[in-house]
Amino acid sequence: MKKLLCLLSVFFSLFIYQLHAEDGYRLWLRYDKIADPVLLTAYKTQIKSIYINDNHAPVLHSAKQELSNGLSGLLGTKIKIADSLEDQAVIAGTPYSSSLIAQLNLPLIQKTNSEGFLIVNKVIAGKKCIVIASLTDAGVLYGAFHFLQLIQTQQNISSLNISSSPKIKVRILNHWDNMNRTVERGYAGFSIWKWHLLPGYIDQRYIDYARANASIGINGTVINNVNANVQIFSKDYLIKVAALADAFRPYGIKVYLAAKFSAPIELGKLKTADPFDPQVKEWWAKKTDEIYSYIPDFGGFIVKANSEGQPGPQNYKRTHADGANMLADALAPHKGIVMWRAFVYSNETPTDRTKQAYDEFKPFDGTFKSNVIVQVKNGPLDFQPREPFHPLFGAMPKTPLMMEFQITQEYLGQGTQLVYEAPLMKEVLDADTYANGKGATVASIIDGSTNDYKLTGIAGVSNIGDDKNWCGHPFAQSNWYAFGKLAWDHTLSSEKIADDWIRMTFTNDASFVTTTKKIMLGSRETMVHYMTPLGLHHIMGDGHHYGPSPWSDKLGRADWNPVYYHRADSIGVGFERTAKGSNALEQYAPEIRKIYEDINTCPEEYLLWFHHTPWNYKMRSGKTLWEELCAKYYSGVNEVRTMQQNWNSIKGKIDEEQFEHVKMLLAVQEKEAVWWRNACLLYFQTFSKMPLPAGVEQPNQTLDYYKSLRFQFVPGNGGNN
Ligand code: GCW
Repeated sequence: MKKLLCLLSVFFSLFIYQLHAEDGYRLWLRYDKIADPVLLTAYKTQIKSIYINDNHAPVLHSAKQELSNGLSGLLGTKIKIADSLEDQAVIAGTPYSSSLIAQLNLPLIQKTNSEGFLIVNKVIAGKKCIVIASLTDAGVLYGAFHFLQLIQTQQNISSLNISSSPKIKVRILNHWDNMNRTVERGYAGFSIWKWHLLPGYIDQRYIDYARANASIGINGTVINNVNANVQIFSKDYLIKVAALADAFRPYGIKVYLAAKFSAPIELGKLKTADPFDPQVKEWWAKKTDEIYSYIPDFGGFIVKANSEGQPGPQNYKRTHADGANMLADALAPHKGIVMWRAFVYSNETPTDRTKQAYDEFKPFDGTFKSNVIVQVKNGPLDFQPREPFHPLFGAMPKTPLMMEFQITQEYLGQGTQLVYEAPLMKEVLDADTYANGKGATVASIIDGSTNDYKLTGIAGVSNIGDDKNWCGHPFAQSNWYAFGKLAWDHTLSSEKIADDWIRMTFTNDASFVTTTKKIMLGSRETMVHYMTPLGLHHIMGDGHHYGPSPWSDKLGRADWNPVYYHRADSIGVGFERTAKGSNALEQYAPEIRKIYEDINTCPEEYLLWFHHTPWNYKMRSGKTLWEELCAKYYSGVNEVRTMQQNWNSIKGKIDEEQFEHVKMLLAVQEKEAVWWRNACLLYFQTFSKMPLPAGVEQPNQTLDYYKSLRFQFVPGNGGNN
């Protein structure tokens, strides 16, 4: 009887454990007790204490805290923090913080850069230990997270010999958070910054935000929208910003601000913001000094200038370099940097919008000050489901360029669709620019190895909001995670990143991991299929960018209208960007030009990006373009249905709440995929005049119906405040 009761209680607690609802708040930092008893025992015999001499250094202290909480949680027992070396200890520190680590003579200088770390098994004075070491406190923190990750993903820790260092220096999130707490292109609620409660109240979220970022190696954050409000530079707000900086500092995260170029006028009451005006220069210098008086390790500014209505140096007939250099001078004494965005295009300029950034920036290569880095979006247009890499990469050997990815899914299904972005990021990072002959990938440009840039950086437009689970869609968290991982090491595969993320976020259950990975890895291509196959781009809804609207032609600027981009007519569809058209291809290296210029060698995924292609053009599959377009749109919908089936097949492997959450969103995604397919094919059919494929599901609505749809309150489309 006793035995039975005992069994029952074990069963019951397991049951409770299974039912315990996950709300996603903990992200991938879940430190629940390891369920597999064999594994648990193995880890417990290897980890008995933690030995870190943190000397009250904040970052080391965070490492200690994290190891203590993490290991205690995972091993299901409070792990002792020892004050001397014991057997089976985890030791962490730098040669400067720990004489023990100094004595080990680890090859830190040879194998790591300043933020890198080593994790090795050692026997010290007869005691078996695991050593996490770095040259800096931040590196120790990254190493601590990495070690926890090994256990979360159930790796063997008995013969560790890991060395890992970030390949890029500035790894930063860009929040497009407005001061009224709306988030431009945000689909996860309001901004997490509670300005009205700062500086007095430090929300636990700020700390958990910093922890999450540090756990993936992110070391900076721009907390306000690039469509900036100058009030962020007022004394009241700088004090609030300083409170956030104080909260992030123990996690190695620096704060940066988006600067509005007209601040000297709007805030300083000057008559001009001309970068050559001595008073303007002085205003910025003083303002910058003031910022540093509150935030001594302030990172610097990001600037969106002369783009989409934002003021900039061109208002005064000065160049981007003039503007950036003026701010660089103000920041230089404090070692701050300027991230000057290259996302510029003008309606008044008659050239193809995708050519304008290159045209405006390339001539200034080599004229930027050394603390300026030009921030370039991954593609020449605007974060589309698929774009070729931006031609500026490889074209500015004397100017550090940093990458801007958009983590938030403005064009990738917003808050409703499961789209894992690592494959998109990898596609761009791995693309060969042919800058110095073959092998100069985009990654090698931004990590500085091709052109020996001293300053290197990568930015991701954040998808974080105040939704309980931070990112809205449970799988959107994987994009924040993947961005950080690739920012640290762009050689990681999408698959490895997904594998780790799934294990840490959900479960190590093998069938769950395999199936979920399949869903994630295919999801980006699936989205391309039902939204913008074969190189189509920018055919989404006006303003809010939700849903399909390839027919739109009434927006104020020509280059905001979908018809500008697809150019469908009775002959065919696609934007001619070869020498016969806008010649955007001239901005790429000759090797690339050659392949893309010829419609027969152009990769088909970029066909309509570069070629206005006849409807009856013979594709490599033997189908006509029209047939292929239909096939792609249909396959996109089918693939979403397969995603649904796959998800349903792993029911019961994770808690019901999260399972249902994803299931419901996949159903929404399926509807939206059908909507994209039907609306786009019915519309393009008015030009091709060719039939939809027979024997498959036909659109259940008319084109007029799709055209009539209006969406008034789509998130992320709020004004700039
Ligand atoms: O993608 C577009 C967005 C704008 C954004 C702009 C930019 C912050 O639609 O909302 O503004 O890019 O990157 O500056």
